[in-house]
Amino acid sequence: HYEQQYLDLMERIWREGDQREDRTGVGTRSVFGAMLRFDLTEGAMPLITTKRVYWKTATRELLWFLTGNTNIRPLVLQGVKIWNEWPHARYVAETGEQLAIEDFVQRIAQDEAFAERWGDLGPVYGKQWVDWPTYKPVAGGLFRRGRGVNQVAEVIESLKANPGSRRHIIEGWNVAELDAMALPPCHKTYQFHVAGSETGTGRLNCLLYQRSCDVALGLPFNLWSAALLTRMIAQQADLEPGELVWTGGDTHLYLNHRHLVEEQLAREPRGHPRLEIMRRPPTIFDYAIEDFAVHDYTPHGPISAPVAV
Ligand code: DHF
Ligand code: TMP
Repeated sequence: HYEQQYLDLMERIWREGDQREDRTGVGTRSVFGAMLRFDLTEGAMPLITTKRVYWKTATRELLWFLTGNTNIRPLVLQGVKIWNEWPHARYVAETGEQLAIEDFVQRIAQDEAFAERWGDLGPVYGKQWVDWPTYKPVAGGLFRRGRGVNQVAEVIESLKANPGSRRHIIEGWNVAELDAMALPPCHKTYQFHVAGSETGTGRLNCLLYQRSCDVALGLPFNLWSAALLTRMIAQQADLEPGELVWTGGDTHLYLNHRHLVEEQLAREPRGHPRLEIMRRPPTIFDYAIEDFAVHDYTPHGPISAPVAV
């Protein structure tokens, strides 16, 4: 079963990982360098079945990235909570006010000006993906802002025009802007590759390099989203989905996820969920949540675990 790789990685990290302090103070067990491979043909998706994964939440996050928005408000208004902790932590740190996270999130939803001021994560994924800033030199050693680069649109164009290229990349790691981001990108580089285009319809492969990976909470979302992005780009570039290759740098389990690890490793993968994309929107920026249906997903129950901030 495709999921065995994930469970094996989890088990290896928990058994053999290097135990260390980390930025959050929670502590992790970690291995450096890991690879997982998933077949994406015939609707197959690397959706984890040994716990329920909220694939619609992950899909809403991906669609939000594609809008270029970096404010959590649109997520909050859809009931997506996964980015709430970071703006809340900044609010508490900068104002000194011990506002409970539920109240903070409610204000983000109800008060647009408050959301404008406190809901932004800085120039994270969405901004870099569709509007990577450029600068043009002008007289006197000064620079003017140039037109932003839409990396996603450009990759689709380059896949169509030049499938054999080795430069199909979407990059999140904008060195000059890391300081302004709530979190520097974890899933930072996506490279695409077309196989078989000289003998028929090309197959689109994707390699994701993730510099830092929370295997229990983040990785199930990251695998789903990378596969989904690959499926959407394939559809837009008239290619068939091929394979997803995931590589991790610091690949870790938080020490307070023991209950999740023990429970999940005791479960067996169940079935082979498939993704159906209901229509072909005019561009990659026109997909909506209703365009996606998952079939044959009968996972084990959810396992909740605290996220390290
Ligand atoms: N920090 C850390 N320490 N780990 C992360 O995985 C992480 N991920 C981020 C931002 N910062 C992070 C963005 N993605 C959850 C999943 C993905 C995600 C953030 C959080 C999460 O808490 N998932 C839970 C609840 C899902 C839900 O509320 O719908 C899960 O059980 O999957
Ligand atoms: P770091 O910036 O100190 O590496 O912390 C980021 C944490 O968030 C780390 O545990 C990895 C995790 N993470 C994911 O695993 N996937 C994601 O998509 C995001 C945003 C974070």
